[in-house]
Amino acid sequence: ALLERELEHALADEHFELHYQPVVEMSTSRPIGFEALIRWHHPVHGLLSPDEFIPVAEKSMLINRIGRWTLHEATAQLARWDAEGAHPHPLTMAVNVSGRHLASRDLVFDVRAALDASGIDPSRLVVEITETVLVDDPIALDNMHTLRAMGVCMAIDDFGTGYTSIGQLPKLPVDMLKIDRSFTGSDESAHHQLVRLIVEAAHAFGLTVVAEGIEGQAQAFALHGLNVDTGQGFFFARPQPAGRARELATLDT
Ligand code: G
Ligand code: G
Ligand code: MN
Ligand code: NA
Repeated sequence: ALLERELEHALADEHFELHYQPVVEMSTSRPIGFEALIRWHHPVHGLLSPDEFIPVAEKSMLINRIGRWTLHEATAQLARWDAEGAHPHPLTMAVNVSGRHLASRDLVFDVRAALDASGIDPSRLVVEITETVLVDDPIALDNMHTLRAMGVCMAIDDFGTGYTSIGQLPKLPVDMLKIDRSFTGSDESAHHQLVRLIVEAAHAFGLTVVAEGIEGQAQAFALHGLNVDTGQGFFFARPQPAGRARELATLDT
């Protein structure tokens, strides 16, 4: 309850900050976009990771307000980078949306408001949802269809750790799969086979595939060989504040 009240204040006083991790094209290692990851500057405990406060926010409606803030801030940042002429190609921006927010009537309104306020084209926004929430929520599914019809890119995050099977993919309103790092980070050949299978199926269904958690050169090489489209991970860059993230995107253009 204390943490909940502190979250209220943090929202009111804007104590949140987004860090940005580049998403690179595997064939060139060039950034094609970013994933926004929230941090909380707590007055006593310092910089808190989302794992420490998102679960608390999810127990109340605070998660929707945090999600709304994140959508606005991430799209506003993208518009600022556009205005600075930071990149010759339009960068994408991925935002993590909580299952609770996805399953609420607020989400579509919040996404539309963020896009309107920033002027960002819907196709440049990636909405990441974890597959565990897809299970049988009619509002969530409805929202996904609506966002997709608006032109927003829908992505399944942490793919492979939840309940979605490859066979369900053609029926789901999604455009992108992000393969969880428990698969991409493994050296086992069984995991490589699994990634190969997921990529083949995803491509057959017209989805693009992101490999998460790439930490080394050999891993990046192997995943490129498995036909993954884009990747993220400490090997390319850690999540970082907007200023430094922008420098990364302008390095080799
Ligand atoms: O950045 P980090 O690795 O600490 O993120 C930990 C977890 O928090 C990840 O699962 C990520 O998806 C989630 N997360 C990061 N930012 C946000 C956000 O803005 N909203 C929600 N709902 N989850 C987030
Ligand atoms: O659940 P989601 O995929 O949104 O989580 C993103 C989280 O993964 C962030 O907390 C981010 O800091 C973390 N992350 C990003 N790249 C790597 C990596 O290469 N290795 C590990 N271990 N974590 C990573
Ligand atoms: Mn994510
Ligand atoms: Na993930």
